[in-house]
Amino acid sequence: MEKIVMDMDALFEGYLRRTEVLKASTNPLAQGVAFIEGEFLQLAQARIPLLDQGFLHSDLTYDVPAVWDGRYFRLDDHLDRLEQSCAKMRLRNPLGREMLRERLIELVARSGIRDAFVEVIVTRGLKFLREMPSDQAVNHIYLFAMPYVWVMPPDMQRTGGSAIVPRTVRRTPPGAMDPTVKNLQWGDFVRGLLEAGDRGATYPILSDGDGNLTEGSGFNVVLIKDGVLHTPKLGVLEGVTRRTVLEIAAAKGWKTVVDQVPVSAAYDCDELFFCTTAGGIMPVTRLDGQPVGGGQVGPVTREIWETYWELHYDPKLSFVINYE
Ligand code: PDG
Repeated sequence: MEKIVMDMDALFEGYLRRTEVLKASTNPLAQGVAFIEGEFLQLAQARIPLLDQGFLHSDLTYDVPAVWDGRYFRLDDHLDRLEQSCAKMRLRNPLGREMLRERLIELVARSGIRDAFVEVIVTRGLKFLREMPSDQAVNHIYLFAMPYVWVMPPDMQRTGGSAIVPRTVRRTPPGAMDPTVKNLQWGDFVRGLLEAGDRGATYPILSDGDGNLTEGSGFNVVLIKDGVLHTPKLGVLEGVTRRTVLEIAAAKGWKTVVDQVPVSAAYDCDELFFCTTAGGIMPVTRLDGQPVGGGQVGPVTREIWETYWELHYDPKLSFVINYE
């Protein structure tokens, strides 16, 4: 792989240029595309049946891969996780893996979107489990792609976001909803987001109710103390971005610890960041109204940030979409 230097200015400049091209596109799918019941259509026109159990009981799983600069990043890792999530929920991807993979590429190719947020949702289908055993259910699948979603906007990434540890809500415990199954039971995160807003911050990091950190509203949490990266082991989605971070750290010879992380460690760390497919590496420089470390985006976070985006051009982790 050719060595490229990817600082924030270079990355965001390229992205903004591509965004301008997209805005000027006359392709009716350029602002978003969905694939429902075998048809491609504009995302704004896409509808789900009211009786879908995914909607009525959140009886579903989903995954979110992304496309950056015309390349899918770690698509097969997302498909692996989706398969595992489906197995745990006794759902089946009705397209089968190969067909799903092809449709996900076609979806983005048809839209022309170079930087895309892509979502796959597999639901139980129209019949409630009470009415039909899971092995007879006709599961549904919904796909869509839209312009890249930033859980933390680019400008905020330059200086870092603000977070709280909510006092009024904890993460749903793993014995209730297995967080390794990517799911849309967002009641705890929504309450956390509301409290964050009330307390003048943007992001909630939920505890497990027993004094340990878990994750936040759509992201894993990593903190750095004395050069060591710490991230919670339990009560979290095993994020693909987090995995990339751990691989980057290993390649650089930095120590990583995936274990219980006490909430108190977040108030006593040098650097803190969130990570997700929808926004990458997101520095956090204020926690509960106080500066994190020196209150600036730290050097370890910055290096991981740059390497993370460089890896999007690595053929071992990404491939080019043919938009013809
Ligand atoms: N934890 C939770 C609860 C998540 O929803 C996500 C990703 C992650 C961790 C990070 O996982 P990964 O690195 O594999 O992306 N969630 C965002 C959802 C964004 C949203 O707001 O819907 C994503 O899938 O990109």
